Amino acid sequence: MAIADAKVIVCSPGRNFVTLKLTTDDGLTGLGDATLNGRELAVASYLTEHVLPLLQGRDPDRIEDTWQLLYKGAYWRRGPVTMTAIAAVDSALWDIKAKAAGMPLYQLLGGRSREGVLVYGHASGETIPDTLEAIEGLLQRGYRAVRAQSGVPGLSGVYGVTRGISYEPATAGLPQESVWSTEAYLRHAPELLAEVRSRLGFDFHLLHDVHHRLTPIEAARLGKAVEDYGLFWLEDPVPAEHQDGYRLIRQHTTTPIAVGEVLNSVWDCERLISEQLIDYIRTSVVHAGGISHLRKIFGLAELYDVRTGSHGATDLSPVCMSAALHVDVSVPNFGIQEYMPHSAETDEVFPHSYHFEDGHLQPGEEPGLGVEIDEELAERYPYRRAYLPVARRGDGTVHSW
Ligand code: EZ4
Ligand code: CO
Repeated sequence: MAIADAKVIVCSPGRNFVTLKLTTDDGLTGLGDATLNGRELAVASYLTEHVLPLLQGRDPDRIEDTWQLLYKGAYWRRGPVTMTAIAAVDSALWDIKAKAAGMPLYQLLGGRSREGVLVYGHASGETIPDTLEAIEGLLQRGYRAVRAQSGVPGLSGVYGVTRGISYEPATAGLPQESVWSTEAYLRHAPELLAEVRSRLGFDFHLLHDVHHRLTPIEAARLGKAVEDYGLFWLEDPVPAEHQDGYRLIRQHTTTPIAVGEVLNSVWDCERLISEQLIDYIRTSVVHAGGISHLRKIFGLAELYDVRTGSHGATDLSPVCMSAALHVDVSVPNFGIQEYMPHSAETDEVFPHSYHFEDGHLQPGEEPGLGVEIDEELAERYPYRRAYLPVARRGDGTVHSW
């Protein structure tokens, strides 16, 4: 078998997605998500200009060898653009191999370790009562785990806050800017989490995302302040480039910590995992080198009792979600999977077999990843430039996030 055709499909059914489609001379097809939110065309061009010429005629069965070729052969290693491009190829090759075997991918990854994939949904609102209402909506739909965010009094346009259970991380046009105040946030966040537990109880998992906005000592204070609310995790309390920052948080609080949605390789999280500075590793198929590399990260995590909690916001396409679920259902140290449902247009362009059932996602039993792309429909949604927002402090300084 040989790779006969490779193409990069850029479309925007509600938001931008970059998808790699490989076709073999036997007529099998494989898909890989290559979406890097706000930097989509860099990956599309990396693939088209530098990767696709290397794939023509290659044996699609050689998944690991192709990964090594693209990683070591480039000389320029790691980084989100490179690792997202490699991820797309890796995922498409696993899709092809599982289709050739006539099995859902998880069977090739060792089979099921569990009956379903526990997911958390998103609840947010401008005010605490709005957020409580959104949480109740999720619980009524069967969710067992909820991420709660809310607006902060005195600040407008806080990231990740809309009314309801889904939000779009990027906006069309140039980046939207908002004002950030750590003081206001640190006063408000414990109040939100306290209200959630006192009004709605402890019978569901509660998560909260800080979006990398604090310093280590500020994060330590927040972790301590919310210990009694029994969080499942506190996410991205500080930026993760400086892995030692997490040691300081650890010295001060028993609130579980999750990090990793912006990390791209095992080397980016090695210290966080091997020194047990975190409890959950959030790396994803699309941004951390594909199924092959993500399994190495999760394997390292398994050795240190760190569990998985892959990123799964709406900017990760249904192709990534499908791949994530096959990994989630098979690895021994699975923790939880983020799940924000896509828009109806997105779901129509990417028909898929995974489905929500009783607080869990099921990958489905279709051979391969269980997801396809309707290329004709995709063509009707051309790319639109969009960016993640930017936060500035009161004096205009760009704030970390
Ligand atoms: O900021 O997906 O946990 N989820 C998140 C998301 C991320 C976006 C980045 O593209 O933090 O909102
Ligand atoms: Co996050």
